[in-house]
Amino acid sequence: TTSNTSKAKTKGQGAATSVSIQLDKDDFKQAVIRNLHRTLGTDENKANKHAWWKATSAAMQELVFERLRTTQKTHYLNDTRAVHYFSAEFLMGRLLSNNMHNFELFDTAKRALKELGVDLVDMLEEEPDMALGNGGLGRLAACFIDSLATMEFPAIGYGIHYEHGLFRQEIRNGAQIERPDSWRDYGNPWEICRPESIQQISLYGYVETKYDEDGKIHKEWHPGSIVTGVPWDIPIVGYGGKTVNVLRLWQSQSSEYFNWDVFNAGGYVDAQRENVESETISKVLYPNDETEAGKELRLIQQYFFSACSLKDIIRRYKRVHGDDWSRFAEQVVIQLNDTHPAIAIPELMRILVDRAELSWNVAWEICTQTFAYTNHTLLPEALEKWPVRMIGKILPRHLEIIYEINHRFMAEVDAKWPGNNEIKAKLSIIEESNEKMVRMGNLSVVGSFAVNGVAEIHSALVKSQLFPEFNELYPGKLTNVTNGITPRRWLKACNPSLSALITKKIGGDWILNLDKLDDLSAFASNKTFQNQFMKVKQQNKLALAEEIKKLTGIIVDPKAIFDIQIKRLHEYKRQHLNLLHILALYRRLLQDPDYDMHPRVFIFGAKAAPGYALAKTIIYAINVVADKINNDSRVNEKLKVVFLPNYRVSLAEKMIPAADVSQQISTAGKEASGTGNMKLALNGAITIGTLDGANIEIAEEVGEDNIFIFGLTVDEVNETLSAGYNPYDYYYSNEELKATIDWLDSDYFTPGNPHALSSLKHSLLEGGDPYLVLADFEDYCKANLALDLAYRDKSKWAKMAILNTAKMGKFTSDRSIKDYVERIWKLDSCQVK
Ligand code: B1H
Ligand code: IMP
Repeated sequence: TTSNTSKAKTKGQGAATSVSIQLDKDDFKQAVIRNLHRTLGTDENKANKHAWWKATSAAMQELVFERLRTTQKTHYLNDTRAVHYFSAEFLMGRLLSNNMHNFELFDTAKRALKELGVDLVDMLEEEPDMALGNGGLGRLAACFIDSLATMEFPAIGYGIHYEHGLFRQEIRNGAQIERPDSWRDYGNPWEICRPESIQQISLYGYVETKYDEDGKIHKEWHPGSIVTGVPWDIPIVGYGGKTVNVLRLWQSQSSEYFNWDVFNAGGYVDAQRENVESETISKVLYPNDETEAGKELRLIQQYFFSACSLKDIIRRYKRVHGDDWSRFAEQVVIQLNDTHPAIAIPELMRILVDRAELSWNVAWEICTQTFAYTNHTLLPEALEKWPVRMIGKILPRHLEIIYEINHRFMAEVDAKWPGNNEIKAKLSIIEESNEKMVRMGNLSVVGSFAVNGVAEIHSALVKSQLFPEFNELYPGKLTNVTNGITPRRWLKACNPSLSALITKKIGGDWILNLDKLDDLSAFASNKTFQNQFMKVKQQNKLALAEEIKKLTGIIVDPKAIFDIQIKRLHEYKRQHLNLLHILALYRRLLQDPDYDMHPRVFIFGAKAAPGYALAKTIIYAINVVADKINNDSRVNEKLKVVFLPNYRVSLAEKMIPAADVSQQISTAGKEASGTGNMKLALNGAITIGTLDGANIEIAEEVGEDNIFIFGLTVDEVNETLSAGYNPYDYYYSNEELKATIDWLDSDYFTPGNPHALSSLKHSLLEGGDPYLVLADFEDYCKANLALDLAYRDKSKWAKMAILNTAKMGKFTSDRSIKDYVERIWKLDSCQVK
């Protein structure tokens, strides 16, 4: 086939940062048509939108492949140190528009397609989201690999090629229904299968202890089954199109190999029946955000991708360094995205000790110089623990190694705190409970050279609450790297009008140097700029209003305040606090039709984990309340509530540019960082939020005049709880609060079914209100009132919105990656010519 590169030209003008392979409009047209003909086997007259999307993607992929090849060659020839980002989740979203933007070809493509009679923006809707993640943790991984490629760092993302990503959410009669996500049903143009790099990994079986002539012990793992890992590569295009790294995702396949030792050892049929079938390993993403599934299949998923990835890394290392392991930790750094890949630590020990036959101490030195671990949560239900029995069954040799790691670690603890069994019990990798458990967090801290939290407050709590003794034992190991987001996707691509306005005002440097946005501060009080800025916001709100109408039939007034809460549904994120305030407004409007408030539309997007009953009840409550309010002509000029189904990356990209208000209202101490808060503020939304996670750092950047902070602080939360928090105190002393909670438990919102929402009331009262919704209600109402008043002063609000955008420089993922690179990974960038 003809290659685009034969038509490569040097771009005369434009970004000096850009790669020299570029296409003009006519080249692009030809490339699309060529692919329509030769890749898709159709033609212009026949092609539907989907075919155009595929042909355009294929045309882009020609450019991507060329840079991928050059990048890989350059990294190979330079034999550079690289970071390997291990993550069970990569929430990529759509890739076509992102790749166009990063190659700076979006406008060219748009004009080319227009001449072919195709509307690019409309066509982009054909692409299914690549939703191989739950929420923040998975999207963070996606932003990080964008920044790594943009800043030209040698990096590989490693994860799982789930056949089904996060479920598709439908709302029926107000309730969430889960439908399977099938992102690859009609083929995915971005992935390349690499059968030449297949790996095999072992599961189950038993360990044989052998002695050689010198009496030296050898351990041999006789596996019960072997699984094949097939790698699929997704090219990751950095901004400017110079470096194209890869995201390598493993698909499981059954293996022809079978170890008959197990059969001969007896018990094969019984043991085998319980074993997980190979193909199921990469079938589906566990949809539990921040709750551990505790399932055998989940542990196997974790081991499967960690072991395949390690083998891949070692194969690449050996190609250059052979059996000389002394340089391994110089060349390889592995970042563990939470504890999900922590089983990689004993796996590397197994390879070094059992296979490479290094001494334990040498192996441990390599291991602990290779791994670094990011903690993303303090919530006890999310801290992974695996039953010793389960690890022993699936990974018998790894269990022995974990015990050996722990044995040596306990000696270290004893040296530091002689005879202190309490500290030993607390720090032990093995929890000596009824059912013995392996604590993956402790294993990760012991096995890594650096441990970080994801926002200042979170890291401080990791040091003081979660791992205080580890912090004493290993001074300096625990640190902070505040999260960030890629401004390419979360401003440039999703908000083209605002991007154009900013570039016109201060130039385009902000895309690679987000601190430049601060130049906008000088215009925050400038009436003309305020008008331009708010006109863009208004257009974006109009577009979202259209989308809302299309998706739900609800008509909203674009002049109303667009108040947005988008995130996974979780009690700690307190969507129900937002709902109680909405009910309070509704009630005020019913009691006083002239109640003075600016019209406001509350917009939600949230998926609940399928097994999380209360979260599903909250979704149901939002929907039935919305239905009532939206159809109540007494109030719906001033108040509307919208729940947009199937919240996902591509929907976020439509909602965020249209937000006036960003709801970030978690119980202080519970949201490790949050990243949606950064995306919304970057697009000029004003935050109403608690002093939690990265909200604190956002408040520091924008200043207290440009954010609405309310509620208990972390210290006050702890004091309130230890003083014996009683939600009834608030319930009985606040008439409005009591009335709204009781309202939920009537049949007003659920006619004929008076107790449909009882569990919600129950959790807030008898249930003890673990997330202090009632304690924060009153202050939340006050902050909302202040916000409402502020909005009515158009100039004041515009200034606040501009300053929010202007002050977000810190929150680019480029800065996060710089922090990791300089303080943890010690990487050099590698320019790809
Ligand atoms: C975050 C998770 C998480 N923290 C377990 N922890 C999961 C834990 O499938 N599981 O078992 C899935 C996800 N996710 C989030 O990480 C934090 O809550 C956010 O505050 C943070 O911004 C994000 C990225 O650091
Ligand atoms: P992988 O190592 O299996 O991911 O396959 C791609 C790798 O091939 C790159 O990471 C490079 O290290 C390597 N590679 C690229 N160009 C060359 C070459 O010219 N000779 C040998 N290896 C190369």
